Amino acid sequence: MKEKSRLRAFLFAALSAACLYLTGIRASEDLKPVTIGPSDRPEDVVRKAASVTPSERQFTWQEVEFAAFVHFGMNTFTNREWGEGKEDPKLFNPTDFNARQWVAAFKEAGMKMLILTAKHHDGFCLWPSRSTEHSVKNSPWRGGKGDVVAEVADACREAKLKLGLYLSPWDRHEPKYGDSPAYNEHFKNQLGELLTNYGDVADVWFDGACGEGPNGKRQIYDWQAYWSVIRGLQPKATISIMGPDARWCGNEAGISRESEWSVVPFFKPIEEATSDSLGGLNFQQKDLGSRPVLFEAAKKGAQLVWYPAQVNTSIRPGWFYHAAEDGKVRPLDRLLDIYYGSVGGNCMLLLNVPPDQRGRIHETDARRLKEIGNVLRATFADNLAKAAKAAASDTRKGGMFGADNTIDADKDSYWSPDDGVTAASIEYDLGAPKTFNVALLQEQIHVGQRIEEFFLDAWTGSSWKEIVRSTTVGYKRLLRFPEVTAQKVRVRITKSRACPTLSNFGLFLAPAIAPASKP
Ligand code: FUL
Repeated sequence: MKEKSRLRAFLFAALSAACLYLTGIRASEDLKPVTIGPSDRPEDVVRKAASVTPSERQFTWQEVEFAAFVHFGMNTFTNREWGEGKEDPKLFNPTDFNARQWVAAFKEAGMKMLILTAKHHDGFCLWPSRSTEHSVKNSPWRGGKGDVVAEVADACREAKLKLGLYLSPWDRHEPKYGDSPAYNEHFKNQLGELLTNYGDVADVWFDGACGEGPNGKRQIYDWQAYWSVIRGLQPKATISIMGPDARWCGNEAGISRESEWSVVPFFKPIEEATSDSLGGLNFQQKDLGSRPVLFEAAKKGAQLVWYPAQVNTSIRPGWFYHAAEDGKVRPLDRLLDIYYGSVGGNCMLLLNVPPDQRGRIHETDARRLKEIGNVLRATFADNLAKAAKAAASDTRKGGMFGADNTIDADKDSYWSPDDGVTAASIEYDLGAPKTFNVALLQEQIHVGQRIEEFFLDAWTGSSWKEIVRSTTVGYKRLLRFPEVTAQKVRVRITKSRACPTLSNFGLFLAPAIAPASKP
């Protein structure tokens, strides 16, 4: 019966994918690029940049904020980072596999999605793929009847954690790799299996890595076709990194930009993506979206797209588990720095936590995740500005965009001044002096990313004193500073690409964390 319904689901999905091909729906269709060119005046470029908005899919992705990356597979058992693809499937044999334990540990940290390496570069599949013998089905684990993807998907579903899947395009095992059309078919079949048999998949993560070198195999990936399969089978899933919905922040160290723009210029249509170029963008460039960058882009001609950043980094030095790194789990203060820089810097944080040879999250890592969750819960439990009196210097006419909207805990409502007003402020009277050391701001990104510079000031009793200056806000900006006690605070927006919006403002008191020595 189960087999029958799976077959039905597969046929249905195959049909919808075929329909997509026939009707020519492109994966990038809803990205709504806005063209800029040499005839645009600077103010036109700025106005156009402010008009670019996320797709629903991207908005939902951004709300995840904090996700777990799970590197688990053959490398876990060979103690390597990159397998060669020649490993014996019999080596894969977790002794106490428990996906529920992973999910519980991630939930403790406050993560909302789990992205599993269903296949890493060595080609070993964590599910019993029909397309290869190099999988769990030829391992001793669960007598060859096991399916890691299924167990993880079930655990995620039970705990209401979103599931994402990493499927490495680079495959060092598969003999078809390098015979481009044949491997592309193989890869699409693998995607089809993963996106049909395991329920809802929220994200597909494509790695751009390939270590073949100049004399290695040359495979031309058909990105468009891969993306179409995903859109056909899981229309709500975002496609990250080598995909149109979310980009790599440019490093694997957890470092984020001071100003992270979600609107960036593409110099080539995304439809022409190759492994070496996605939109002609250099992801490692220090500045991807400030005015000078956009003006330069306009000179050459470019398309502005909504393409938000993800920070992916590991809790340990390696992506896979190595017992020798048990003492090198990143300390809490460093992980919080990464959290504030990424989640608090308009990025999603994808923190890798690799299960060990038992198939469990190691005790040290689980403890660290709990510590992160405890600190974040303690910090954000009480918004000290929630009952404030909010008064804006400017408010859009019509009564719907008042400053109260920034503290009403409704993520859809927002404050905005009139069109054309690009500098404005909101004063918050907290009713009594309050002590805080964290501020939170969120723009209403449904209408675009606009704020370029703002200040947070505190009233000393006789004058305003600047607490902190910052640049972009976007989906979320978190600021940390030494404790301030004040009854009145002010958000002073001094530069914006169009009339600014704020959907959420908060002041919090984070508990003190003992600094640890950084590994
Ligand atoms: C890289 C890969 O080569 C690493 O093994 C890891 O999967 C990381 C997330 O991406 O490109």
